[in-house]
Amino acid sequence: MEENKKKKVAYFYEPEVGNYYYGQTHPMKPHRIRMTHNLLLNYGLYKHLEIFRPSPARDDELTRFHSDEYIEFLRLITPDNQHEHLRQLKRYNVGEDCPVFDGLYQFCKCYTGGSIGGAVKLNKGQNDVVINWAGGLHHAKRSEASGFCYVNDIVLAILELAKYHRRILYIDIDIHHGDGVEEAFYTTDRVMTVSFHKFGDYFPGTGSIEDIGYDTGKLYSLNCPLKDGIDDESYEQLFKPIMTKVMERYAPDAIVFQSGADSLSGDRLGCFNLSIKGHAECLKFMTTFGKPMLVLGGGGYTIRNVARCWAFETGCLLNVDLADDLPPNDYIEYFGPEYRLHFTPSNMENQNKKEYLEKVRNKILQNLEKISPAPNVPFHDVPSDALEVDERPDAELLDDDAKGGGQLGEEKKKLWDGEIDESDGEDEKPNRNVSDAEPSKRSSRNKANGVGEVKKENGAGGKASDEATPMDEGQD
Ligand code: V1D
Ligand code: CA
Repeated sequence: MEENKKKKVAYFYEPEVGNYYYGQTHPMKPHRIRMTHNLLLNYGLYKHLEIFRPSPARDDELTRFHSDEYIEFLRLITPDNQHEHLRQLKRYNVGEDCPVFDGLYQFCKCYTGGSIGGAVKLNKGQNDVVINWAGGLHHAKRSEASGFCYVNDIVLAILELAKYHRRILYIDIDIHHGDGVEEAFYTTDRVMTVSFHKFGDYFPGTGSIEDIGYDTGKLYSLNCPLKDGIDDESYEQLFKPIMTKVMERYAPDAIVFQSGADSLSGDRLGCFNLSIKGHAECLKFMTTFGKPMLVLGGGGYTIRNVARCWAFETGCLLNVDLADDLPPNDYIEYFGPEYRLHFTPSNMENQNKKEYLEKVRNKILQNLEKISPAPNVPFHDVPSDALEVDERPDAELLDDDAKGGGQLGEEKKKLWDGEIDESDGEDEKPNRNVSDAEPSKRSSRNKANGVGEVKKENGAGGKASDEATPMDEGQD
């Protein structure tokens, strides 16, 4: 793909997604996806996007990574029956961080459907860039929910991309370590994972600079541990040289970008100090390499800033400038008193001093020097495609203002009425620097949780045993 040619950008959005509700005191608000959608529509970006409604991911798609038992549990558990399944709730880490809520399984299928559907579009060469702001739930493990994530749509989308792409680069700028994705691909060179995150006494506790992958995957996991208060300039000084070297040495055929917005200044759970422009600069930089790209959401808990950031980043991907004055939109009251797209980061201290940044950068660049340029992967039969997405752009996804009338999802069951509740009030506080995270918890680095194990499980279970992925072939 030529760099300066206009990119064909697809955007996945499910109108029901904003109705799923983790609970009053829970910081994860799917409503932020609806706010983002409404803002970008009112900026007129629908004129430049191909908009699709995702087909829900199927059960057999979810079990390409997750265990059958875990998916069965997610399918059956409800707020009403959860008290009869206390042992399983504990076993699958479903509880405070990952609560059972109405429509949980549909929610998982909906955000995952967008990510897998996006991968299929990239595989078919139908789009250069695909966006799914509802995706990016990077903490989910094979048989365990974690950090607000139940199904790992990223792993599933990468597995889909791996049918047609030899090397896939995963980049994660969420403030939290992308542990679930790293763990899934820790022992393979078919996927390189790169996570930038706060490290030290912070959820999930993994992501040390020393963690670089294992076996065939050694040097193909990359971790950039950061301290509180990192600003745009410091972040760019790490991100650009590291990613330039990654592109030189690894030469990926496709990129998956997790654009978690909790790395923005003032995030309710975060402690970084990035502006929207600083955050978006990372995404813009990766587009300059002209590779097929899947762009996903992730964390982000000051929801007015999440909507601002992802609307702006949608504009960046389309090469459309957005005015700083916000257009009228359904959620305008969230954006006062300034009613502007951009905000100024705080004056918090940047604990990432020059020497620290240099040390981290040099260590990572040295590791990248050690990898043999562009590992060759044997490519045999291409497995069958995942779900067929609806090929037609979906006019239903344009809201009142964009299509002139009719309320989205009006007749469907509403799980939440869209009112701002008390805990949402937290989101209205200006750029405060708060972390609710408890002391770090290290997850075990278990090779058996990776992709190789999925193949064995499928084989043993008598299901999909003939569906070896190119990932498996590369390792044999
Ligand atoms: F503050 C809360 C209120 C209610 C429920 C949970 C929280 C909360 C805040 N921070 N939970 C956390 C983090 N959990 C812990 C647990 C305590 N320990 C036993 C573990 O510190 C989880 C933070 C998850 C961040 C998710 C994410 O932003 O990375 C994300 N990315 O994609 C989707 C989500
Ligand atoms: Ca990260």
